[in-house]
Amino acid sequence: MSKRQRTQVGIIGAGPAGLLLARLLQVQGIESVVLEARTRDYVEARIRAGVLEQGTVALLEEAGVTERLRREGLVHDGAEIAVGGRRVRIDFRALTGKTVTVYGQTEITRDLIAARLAGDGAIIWQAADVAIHDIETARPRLTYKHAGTAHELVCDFIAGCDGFHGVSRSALPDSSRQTFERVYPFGWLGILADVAPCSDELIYAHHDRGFALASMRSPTRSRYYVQCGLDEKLEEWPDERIWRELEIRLDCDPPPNITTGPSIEKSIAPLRSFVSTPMQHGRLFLAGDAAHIVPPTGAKGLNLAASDVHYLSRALLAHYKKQDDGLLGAYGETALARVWKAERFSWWMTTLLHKLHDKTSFEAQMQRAELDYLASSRAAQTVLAENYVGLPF
Ligand code: RFL
Ligand code: PHB
Repeated sequence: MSKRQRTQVGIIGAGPAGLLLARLLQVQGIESVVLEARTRDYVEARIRAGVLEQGTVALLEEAGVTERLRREGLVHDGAEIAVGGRRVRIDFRALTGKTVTVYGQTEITRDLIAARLAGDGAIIWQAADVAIHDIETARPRLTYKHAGTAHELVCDFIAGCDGFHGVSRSALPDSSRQTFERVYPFGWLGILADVAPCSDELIYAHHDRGFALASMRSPTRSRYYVQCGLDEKLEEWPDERIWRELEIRLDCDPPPNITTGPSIEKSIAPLRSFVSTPMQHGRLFLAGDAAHIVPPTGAKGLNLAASDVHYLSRALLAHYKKQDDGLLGAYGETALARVWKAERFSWWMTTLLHKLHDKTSFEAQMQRAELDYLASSRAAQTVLAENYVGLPF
């Protein structure tokens, strides 16, 4: 016998998408249950994104979770591109009137979990074997195991917020599914260290030895990345080698002041562009990495999860408060229109800044010309800035 429970929205995954959706529904009086495969400790320790669009911050505000973000988040008016030893500043505020906020995904996750639990919302940690049933009916169900007991959750709607490796995407019928994908022939090696950042703003560097990024989490915590080969292993990258490589790739005028120190986290992530369509079927709706992946170069992944959740929460609200299902029916198409633009931007910024081709090739000359154009054209800088701070939603 399995234990049976009832909720309005069953949410799979306690990443930013699932937690933010749960919270936006909660503040509107709509009930949900979040099923998460991992432990709370694991979810709260995951190091990922760092840059929030202004629209994402506004959404977090709506969710009532910005108290710490307003105190600790770093508002950035611009970012720099370093190429050929030269620094080019892209002034977001002057070009678009908008800014971005540097605040770790880890912190957002902690804030969302704390708010959810303080508001009596349920998160089932270590929910195993989550399976989706009856999405073409008015009573879709989720089954799962928890602490050795089988459970059944009867819902009005199911939100698949379980990331790229989740189960939701494959619950959509194969016949309607289409995937679009680009796998890049390199990865990002990331290092987190408790040292002061080398600059007040992020520096994206294009270098003959490969791309590098200087980012941060706080005035005392830095996050750096270097482009690496897909077959490279973490063991081949002791801290000293990463710091040396960063010194070389980020070398520009005026020189950034890189403070080195022991790493507190190191990881290698492959880069991928991926979109799965449609984003909905029957009463199942996908949001975030469950439906799409972007390479991290444009800092769009978490922000796209937020805009999906914006559209989905609005649609669920219209259903419950106005008995209007128009927005629910249009959800996937609405979300995808924005997703594709972020895919384009992330792909463009990735190909602009990484070492992709032999120095003597035609493609490398095109890349150099494009970087040169960006350095000298306000119009080109505006295009970058408008996309980086986030297209409206
Ligand atoms: P997540 O965060 O992967 O969360 C999915 C959750 O679902 C759980 N899960 C399941 N739960 C129950 N049953 C199952 N069968 C389940 N399968 C999975 C997982 O345990 C997890 O808790 O997806 P979500 O919520 O869609 O959020 C997406 C973002 O996490 C992601 O797009 C960003 O981290 C991407 N990203 C960045 N995005 C930005 O906007 N700005 C950035 O600066 C940025 N930098 C990055 C990034 C991603 C990176 N990596 C590691 C891929 C930098 C890096 C290095
Ligand atoms: C980060 O700080 O982790 C970060 C910042 C900008 C990016 C990607 C990652 O484009």
